[in-house]
Amino acid sequence: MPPIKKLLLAATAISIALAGQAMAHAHLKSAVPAADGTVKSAPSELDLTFSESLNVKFSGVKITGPDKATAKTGEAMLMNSGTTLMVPVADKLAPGKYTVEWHVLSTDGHKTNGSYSFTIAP
Ligand SMILES: [Cu+2]
Repeated sequence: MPPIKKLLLAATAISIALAGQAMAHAHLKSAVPAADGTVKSAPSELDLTFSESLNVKFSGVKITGPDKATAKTGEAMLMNSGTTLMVPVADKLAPGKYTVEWHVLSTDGHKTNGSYSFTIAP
């Protein structure tokens, strides 16, 4: 086999291995209230369900309201074998659009983050 072909094969094998690892990271699968959803009343907690189990010490959310203020949240807890991050909402949220910025550390040691929005109907 020519050396360049060997090199290409090796590169392909490495990128497949990396892609496999990336797929094992914790991705947000579902949320309550749902991403891009509208709820009729203010939620007393947020539930974020991930593809992997999490380390709660290094996982959390920041909820930003329509007035750009950060909503007060309680201590996050894990449910569903560690895949659901439950975050109590201490404030009574007013109607409007909220952005949830999440960051998690999965038990395989990888950090992921993202954000989504939900709306509380007036
Ligand atoms: Cu990972």
